[in-house]
Formats: sequence, structure tokens, C-alpha cells
Amino acid sequence: MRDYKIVVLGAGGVGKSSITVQFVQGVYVESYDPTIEDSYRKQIEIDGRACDLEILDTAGVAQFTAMRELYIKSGKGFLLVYSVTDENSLKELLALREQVLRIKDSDNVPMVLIGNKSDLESDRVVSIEDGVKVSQEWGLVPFYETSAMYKTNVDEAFIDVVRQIMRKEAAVSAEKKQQKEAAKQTTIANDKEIDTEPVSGAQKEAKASRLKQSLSGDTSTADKSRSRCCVIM
Ligand SMILES: Nc1nc2c(ncn2[C@@H]2O[C@H](COP(=O)(O)OP(=O)(O)OP(=O)(O)O)[C@@H](O)[C@H]2O)c(=O)[nH]1
Ligand SMILES: [Mg+2]
Repeated sequence: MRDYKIVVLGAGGVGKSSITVQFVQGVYVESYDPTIEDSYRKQIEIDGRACDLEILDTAGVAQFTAMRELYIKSGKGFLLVYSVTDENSLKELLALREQVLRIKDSDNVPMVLIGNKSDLESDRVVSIEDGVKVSQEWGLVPFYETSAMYKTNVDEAFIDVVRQIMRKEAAVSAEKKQQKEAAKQTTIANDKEIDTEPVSGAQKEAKASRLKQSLSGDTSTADKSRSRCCVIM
């Protein structure tokens, strides 16, 4: 079974814990208890593969965010969550995404953008179009509007990020295989070249004389650059 470490990031109160608990346990938590750090495990089959998900629900509230850098380092995929009722929470995600890309030192990090609390239509201040725009600016990062309360698009968002991790891992292992194959082909070609290299009588004699000189310690006519090399080493 493959391990997938997923990290849920976003500002305080946007619904990170509610989304995570809905996905893992299928229940909705009405009360608000700011998270310091919670870890969940869920086993799930995706596209015929058994996956062991480790989900890290992180702190959004500023005084608990010191560990963020460590979470990001260890995470394979990221859920970046804002609330459609809080414009600032979307703005905060821009810096968070930058931090993820910087720590991962890559532009290609499995992630989804989530606009949560989509059920609170009357309190909405961030439109679907705003979310789409950010997703486009981020190079078409998959975007979901979710409701943790009604479990809308919650499973879909998690499964999307796992699929991205799977695709990335498959691409990396295909590339490694290709490099290994290329290295093997180069070795075979070099071996063939050595086997077929014609050695004339004069070349054989010169080689024997070089060997004699090096055994007797006489380097006067031996390969000077090589002996200099040996001294440096
Ligand atoms: N109506 C509605 N309320 C939600 C939704 N998701 C979360 N909430 C409520 O919003 C409040 C905060 O939710 P949490 O899941 O604790 O938020 P959080 O992002 O984990 O907050 P921190 O742990 O402080 O970062 C809670 O009272 C939730 O019940 C949703 O989809 N719809
Ligand atoms: Mg929380």
C-alpha cells in the first residue's frame, strides 16, 4: 500500500478541520475549536490502488503556525483552503502557495485550491469567478468550491490531490527508468568499442615499455600528466 502525505493549509476558521473530518469520518463539526496540529489516517482505494493517506490538519491561527515549514517539507500534496465568506483568506493563500513552491523548490507541486463554505450563499464575498481567476493565475490548479457542512466536493478535492501525487510519482519513476536504460545502452556501446579497438604491434610494444618503466620507477618518458595527477591526489 502506498503512503500519501497530504497537508491542509489556509487561514484560521476557513473550515480546514471541518473538511478533513468530513472526509475522514463523515461527520460535520459545528463548533469552532482552533487547531494546533491534528493528524488523521484514511485508507482508500483510488483507481484500483490501495492508498494509505496521512492527512495533516494544520493551524490557521497565526500563533500556531511556527511548524508550517516542517509540514510543507514533509507533505506530498496540498489542499489550499479559503472561505468564500472571507476575502482576506483568499489573499492569505497567495503567500502560502509561494511558501509551498519555495520550500519544495518546484513549480509542479500537487495541490488543489478550495473555496469552502459554499452553502453560505448570503454571506458570500468571493465569487466563483474570483476562485477560477486565482486557479488560472496558478497555472490551472484544480479548483473546487466545497461545503464541509453538506460534504459537497470534499471527497473530490482530496481524491484529486492524491491522483496528482500518483501521476507525479509515475512520471518520476518513468524518467528514472529511462535514464537507467540510457546509461545501460551507453555502457554496452562503450564495451563494444573497447572490444573492437584494433591494437597494432607498435601500440602493444609501447604499452609494454610504459609498464616496464612504471615498475622500475623511471617516469622520464612515462605519461607526465598522469604522474602529476598522482602527486596531486
Ligand atoms: N456553514 C458552514 N460552516 C462551516 C463550513 N466549514 C466550516 N464551517 C464552520 O466554520 C468554523 C471554523 O471551522 P474549522 O473547520 O474549525 O476551521 P479551521 O480552518 O480548521 O480553523 P483553524 O483550525 O483555526 O485554522 C466552525 O464553526 C465550522 O463549523 C462550511 O462548509 N459551511
Ligand atoms: Mg482547524
